[in-house]
Amino acid sequence: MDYPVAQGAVSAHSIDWLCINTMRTLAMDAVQQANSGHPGTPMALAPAGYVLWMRFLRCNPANPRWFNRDRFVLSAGHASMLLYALLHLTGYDLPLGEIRRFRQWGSRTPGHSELIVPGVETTTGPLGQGLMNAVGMAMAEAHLAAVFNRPDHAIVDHHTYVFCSDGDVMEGASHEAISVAGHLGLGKLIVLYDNNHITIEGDTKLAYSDDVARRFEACHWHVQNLGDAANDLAALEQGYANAIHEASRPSLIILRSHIGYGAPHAQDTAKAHGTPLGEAEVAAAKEFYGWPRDAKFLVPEQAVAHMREVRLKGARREAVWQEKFSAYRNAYPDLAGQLEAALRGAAPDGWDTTLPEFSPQDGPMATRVASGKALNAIAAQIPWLMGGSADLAPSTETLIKDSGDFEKGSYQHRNIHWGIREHVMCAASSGMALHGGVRPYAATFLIFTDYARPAIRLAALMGLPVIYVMTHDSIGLGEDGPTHQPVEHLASLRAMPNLCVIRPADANETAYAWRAAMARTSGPTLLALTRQALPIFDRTRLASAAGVLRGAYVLAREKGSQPHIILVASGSEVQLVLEAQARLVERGIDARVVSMPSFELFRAQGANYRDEVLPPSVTARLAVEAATSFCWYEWVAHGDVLGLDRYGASAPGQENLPRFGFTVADVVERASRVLGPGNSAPRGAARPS
Ligand SMILES: Cc1ncc(C[n+]2csc(CCOP(=O)(O)OP(=O)(O)O)c2C)c(N)n1
Ligand SMILES: [Mg+2]
Repeated sequence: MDYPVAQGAVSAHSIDWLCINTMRTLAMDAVQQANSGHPGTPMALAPAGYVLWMRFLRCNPANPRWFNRDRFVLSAGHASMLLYALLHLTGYDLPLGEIRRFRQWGSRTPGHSELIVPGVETTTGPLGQGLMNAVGMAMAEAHLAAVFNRPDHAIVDHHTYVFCSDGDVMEGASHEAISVAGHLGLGKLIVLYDNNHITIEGDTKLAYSDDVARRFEACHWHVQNLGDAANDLAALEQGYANAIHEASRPSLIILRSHIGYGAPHAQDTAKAHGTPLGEAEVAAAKEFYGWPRDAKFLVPEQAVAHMREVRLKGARREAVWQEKFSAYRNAYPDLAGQLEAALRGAAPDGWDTTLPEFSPQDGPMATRVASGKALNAIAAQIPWLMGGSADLAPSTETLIKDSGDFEKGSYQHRNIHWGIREHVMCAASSGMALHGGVRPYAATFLIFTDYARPAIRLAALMGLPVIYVMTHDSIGLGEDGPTHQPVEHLASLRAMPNLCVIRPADANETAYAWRAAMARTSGPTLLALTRQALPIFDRTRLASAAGVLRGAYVLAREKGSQPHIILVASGSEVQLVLEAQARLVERGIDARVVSMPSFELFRAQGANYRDEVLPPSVTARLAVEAATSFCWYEWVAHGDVLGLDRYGASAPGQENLPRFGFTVADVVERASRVLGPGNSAPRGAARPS
């Protein structure tokens, strides 16, 4: 074994404390070596982590993805060394060398715990997010248990545990999480609140005086206050046992801990939160633990041997579960097949053949309405698609018509009612995706992505296949006015790496947008949809809407061999450029119309295709979108953008658009200006025939 062997100087009272102090000293040493990190909370919570992982948590370090494992979420992601120490000592693929390289380039021990680390269930750091993710994990568990378990066959049966800090419970986001979890009665969600009275600026008294217990109780949680018991292993064990026993309500365990426990000068101070303790303080703390003062990264063999029992037990547990699953498969082959398909996310062959195809006579139709039809067609084929909206389902068109409401006691249903809680909606949808076995979508007005942006960003960072259905996507929504009219949102969402934004131009593009969203598993997809009705293009005259899958496509070609100008637009503005094309002909201008529903999908195409759609030789270009202009210069370079670089107004949508310059005449005018004086075609370009 490649661990430094403990010298006789290690004087732990018992194997438990030997293990706990190993975790504590690893955390101190890793932070000290990196000269950066958060030592205090791992030192304080090592006993709570140890008791949970050794006595309760059902996981298999040899197979971190085992489906029926308990989930452990460290919402206080800054305390990542607590989790890394647990993962290392219980036998996950996280060798000591990685702990030595804490916070270094390319290591598997990033500063805040990230999903890339084997055994880490979600990326945490922005406080409150882990707690919200965990609500989604518990919801997914409840749903799958309701759908798949049968008498004597509890094949979906696991808990979700969370460690959270003062910051987690102070964040407003925590209220959304607590409220949803309490309302839904998520009895398998267990949260330990590290009530250490310390945040970065000092004592929590500076800024916090909530009665946390009563706050959770008011949201229907089971609450235990263990008091000053962070080093009382029996009390911790009893606390977890009680929480597990409580099956109908989520459980909160409040634990008074002492940040930097054992460090003579740093304990109970904000200093212990986020700075290395310093060599002398580390040595003094080690002495307090009965540890050799000068040992670094000391992992006694006895501690490893003891904590590796988790690995042995885990392998046995998974084997027992596999047997249970075989028996289940024999008894219920169809259900077993469906669960396996859901876990793989493998859509049945031809899942998209029932997606609607729309003809011009079906229109005009808002893309949100087309989306509702597409969603329902997909939901009929893919039973693991589930989701909901933040109290806007009648507007976002996101109800699955042949399913009921996901509620306490009816978790088998697929329509989630998030209430007016956009942030937890998106963060818990990430939790559902992380859990696996369900494909979540979340819906609200595009403007309210602002209320959920941190969760969307983390979904993109983690590469989670959540689908956001965001409607009312421009000033075209009308009377609700500038508070509800997105302007900068498309640009800001397009700026988010690994988020795929799709803004379809008509009903058929919307069906393809859903195809693209379902096919994308490497990250989230956001559909930006109109409130207002749009014409449905005649695809017998125009290119197929399948072009959506490539991000942008030539919807209507020029007449000559090379266009004088390219008109490119997305969503509701495509109809304008299409009409403008016909009018420009009257001025002797031969325009190409490009529909560009998705920058990200288009960028992912080869250069050949991109150059086919936007030939580099055609520099006269005009982009049209009823939103902030600047992101469009990527495509029009020195051309022009007809955009909206101000806030909208409360007026009927049909009036708003022309008032802000979104008319065919405006497009014609701007396009003519791009081409220069006299509105003539550029020199050398062919005239339309
Ligand atoms: C949303 C968010 N805001 C701010 C921070 C920066 N930050 C990191 S930890 C922390 C507070 C530390 O106090 P606490 O949450 O009680 O953690 P403890 O130090 O007790 O472990 C803050 C403000 C953050 N990580 N996330
Ligand atoms: Mg604290």
